[in-house]
Amino acid sequence: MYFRFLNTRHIILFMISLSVVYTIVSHEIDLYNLFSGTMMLMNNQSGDTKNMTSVVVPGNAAVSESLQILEKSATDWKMILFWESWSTVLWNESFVGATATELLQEGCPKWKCNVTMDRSYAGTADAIIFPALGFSPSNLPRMPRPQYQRWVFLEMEPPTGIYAVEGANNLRAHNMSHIVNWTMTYHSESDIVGFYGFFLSLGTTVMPLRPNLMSQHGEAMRRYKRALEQGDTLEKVMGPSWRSFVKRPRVVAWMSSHCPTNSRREDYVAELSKYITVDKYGACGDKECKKYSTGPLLHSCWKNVITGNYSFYLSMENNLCDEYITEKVYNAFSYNLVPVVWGGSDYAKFLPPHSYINARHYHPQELARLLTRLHQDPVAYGRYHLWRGYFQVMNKGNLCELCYRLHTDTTSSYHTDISEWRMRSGRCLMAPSNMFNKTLGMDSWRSVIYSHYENLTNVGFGL
Ligand SMILES: *[C@@H]1O[C@H](CO)[C@@H](O)[C@H](O)[C@H]1NC(C)=O
Ligand SMILES: *[C@@H]1O[C@H](CO)[C@@H](O)[C@H](O)[C@H]1NC(C)=O
Ligand SMILES: *[C@@H]1O[C@H](CO)[C@@H](O)[C@H](O)[C@H]1NC(C)=O
Ligand SMILES: *[C@@H]1O[C@H](CO)[C@@H](O)[C@H](O)[C@H]1NC(C)=O
Ligand SMILES: *[C@@H]1O[C@H](CO)[C@@H](O)[C@H](O)[C@H]1NC(C)=O
Ligand SMILES: *[C@@H]1O[C@H](CO)[C@@H](O)[C@H](O)[C@H]1NC(C)=O
Ligand SMILES: *[C@@H]1O[C@H](CO)[C@@H](O)[C@H](O)[C@H]1NC(C)=O
Ligand SMILES: *[C@@H]1O[C@H](CO)[C@@H](O)[C@H](O)[C@H]1NC(C)=O
Ligand SMILES: CC(=O)N[C@H]1CO[C@H](CO)[C@@H](O)[C@@H]1O
Repeated sequence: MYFRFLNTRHIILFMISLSVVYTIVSHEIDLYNLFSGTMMLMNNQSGDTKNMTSVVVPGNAAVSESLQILEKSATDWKMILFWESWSTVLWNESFVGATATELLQEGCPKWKCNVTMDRSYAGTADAIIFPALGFSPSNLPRMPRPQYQRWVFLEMEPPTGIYAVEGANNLRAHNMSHIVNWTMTYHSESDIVGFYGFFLSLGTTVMPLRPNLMSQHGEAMRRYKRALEQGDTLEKVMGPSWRSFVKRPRVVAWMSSHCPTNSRREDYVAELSKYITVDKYGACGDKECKKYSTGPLLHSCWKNVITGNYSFYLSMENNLCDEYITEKVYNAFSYNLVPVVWGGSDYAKFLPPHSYINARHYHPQELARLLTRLHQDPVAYGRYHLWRGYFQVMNKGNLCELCYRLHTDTTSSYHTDISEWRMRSGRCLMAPSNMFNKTLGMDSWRSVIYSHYENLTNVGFGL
């Protein structure tokens, strides 16, 4: 059942030891459970695994090697050490839901993980997570690195982000890529995906390892799509409360503190503002959200000023990179708005259909018309909230996949240059400066933005 999460490295292991691994995978038994009865287990947390090498499955090098890596103690718990906060945010505020209790409640198949920031665990932890920016030779654990311990490179910024570029230069200057075992970024080509938000299927108890992918929500998606196709209204799904839910005095809000960006969202918003009133909060606008600030205060702005007042929110990323979808989108969902997205991702992979509007499909003038029309039509606007009957949005990351793989996965990835890999898989685009230059024609912006990401023939233009 978890077969779909396996990557090519698993497949290689699969081919090497077909029968054993097939049993493990198909019966969802991990190596630990399978062999713990016959192994000499060590309670010594120092991580000395020498004794493990004596456990050999005849003729199966891959499995006996993986046993050494997996085993260190008789406990079934894995320790995850966050070496430091990433950016200015503590791990527990970014990956809320990291604790075993929360993993269990959300339906994570492996939930026995402890998470700590206490560096005295450096010599014994199963994984140490290094936020990219502070990852340097002088800032590594002094303790000897146990054989089984995974060093995880964490970066949630896109490769073209200011801090990511600094981190990448540092990584390259110190030639540190090869000491990393797993990468953890928002991109699905990472070993572990660290997303900003995700959806839970209502009415199910098991959470997929990568719940941010809509393909992992088969059953709820089927039911939701049927409702969409049948033309169900929000009233039918949610009852009479929908009337007050969709009644908003204003059309669209935007909140931003970084103004000139690689995505040139500011150009899009400036052009959009010619055709519709955009209430701009924060440093890039003229509106003040009195309690606006970073951190938890940001939420008080959403709670007190944005939610209930607006139909739409401009969830525009500062970089146009593949799969880069941030809290800007999940904030809008969780505060009951419909996000208007601008980014480099194929959003259909990550968000329910008909839950958002992709600004890349519309000239600002067309978008203004669309938003105005929907704002004035509660039934049509309400259908953008229909997903709420089938999914619950989670405005946070989670460590389910990491915990699961610490229990079950014996592989380690190897990058000669993580920075180069990130840049390549990130598929970022610098938005051009002349997107809305009228002398180039009304449609010039389309080809520039689109061609890098989407198959033009698959995109519906206009209203
Ligand atoms: C654990 O292993 C370390 C290093 O091999 C050793 O120094 C220590 O004495 C061991 N502790 C116990 C309780 O066996
Ligand atoms: C996160 O941890 C820090 C220190 O460990 C603590 O001060 C803070 O209140 C925690 N935040 C949350 C949301 O639990
Ligand atoms: C991990 O968490 C479990 C459950 O809370 C606890 O019993 C165990 O002692 C913890 N392990 C460590 C090393 O803190
Ligand atoms: C992690 O990577 C290091 C450096 O390449 C390697 O020596 C170690 O065996 C790897 N650890 C695991 C658990 O795969
Ligand atoms: C980087 O480190 C790797 C592994 O130790 C080594 O093979 C490679 O030559 C180094 N590259 C540079 C440019 O120093
Ligand atoms: C709308 O915003 C105003 C402040 O501009 C606030 O006083 C009011 O409570 C908000 N309305 C809702 C429904 O949130
Ligand atoms: C618009 O494009 C034309 C033709 O390339 C150029 O001459 C002009 O300077 C551009 N205008 C702006 C504001 O960039
Ligand atoms: C674009 O879409 C068309 C029609 O669906 C398909 O035939 C073509 O292979 C696609 N091209 C790319 C590059 O994906
Ligand atoms: C090779 C090695 O370290 N062997 C040790 C395995 O564990 C037993 C019992 O703890 C020791 O006596 C061996 O020396």
